[in-house]
Amino acid sequence: MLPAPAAAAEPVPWQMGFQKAVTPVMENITWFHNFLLYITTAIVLLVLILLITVMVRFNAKANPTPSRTTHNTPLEVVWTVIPVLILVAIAVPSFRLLFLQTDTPKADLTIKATGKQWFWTYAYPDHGKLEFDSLMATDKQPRLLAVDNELVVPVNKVVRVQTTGADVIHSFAVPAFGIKIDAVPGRLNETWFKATQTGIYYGQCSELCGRDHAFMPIAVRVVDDAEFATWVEGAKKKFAAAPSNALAAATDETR
Ligand SMILES: [Cu+2]
Repeated sequence: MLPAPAAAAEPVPWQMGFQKAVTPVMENITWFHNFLLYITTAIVLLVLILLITVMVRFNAKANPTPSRTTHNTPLEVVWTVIPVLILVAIAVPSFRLLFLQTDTPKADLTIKATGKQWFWTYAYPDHGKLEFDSLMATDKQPRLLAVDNELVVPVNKVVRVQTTGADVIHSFAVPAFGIKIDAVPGRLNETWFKATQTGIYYGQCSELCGRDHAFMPIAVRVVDDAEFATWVEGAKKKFAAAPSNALAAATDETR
């Protein structure tokens, strides 16, 4: 067994906001989310103040003879230009984030995650035929997130994740990494992450995929390079000697 992880990322009771970010992408998502929150709060407060002012100062009792003004050019310019500037201020970091997410840097490791009813199969094409199934573990904590065979990746390395579906559409999502990508039958989708802290990070299938949709969690264990090399050697033997029978059992009806 691998040693206990240093940090864990999972939902906590009464959590507010996102899970702690452990990738540059998620750090950017968190920043962008907070940035938008400041802007929307300011807009809501401004509109609220304007509404209250109108209600108090310009009601029929306080202001019996209304002004007949219909145009005010400087005011109209201001209320057109300021919203445009706000939208530009939002668009620039938004597009920057979108490019960061979708433009995969040169990958150090490729992993293929295949969504199946109702578990994940992980393949490591860089390491020969290494492939195994990952099923929810009912005898481990955290409940509904722990799995029998975790996806193990090295820390500070760009991991390219390719996803596909074996039966219906699933979705590979790990909140702490800021990734969520559909696993579509007959298609290969791609995303990436670079975890900057060792630990174990949990996610869930995020596309309603049938009866046991809620019971196909994702557990990613981020380890240092030496531990990863040791794990690969062990895993190659383990999964070659004892090929999982989960797939055989699950696909019996369809094959
Ligand atoms: Cu699923």
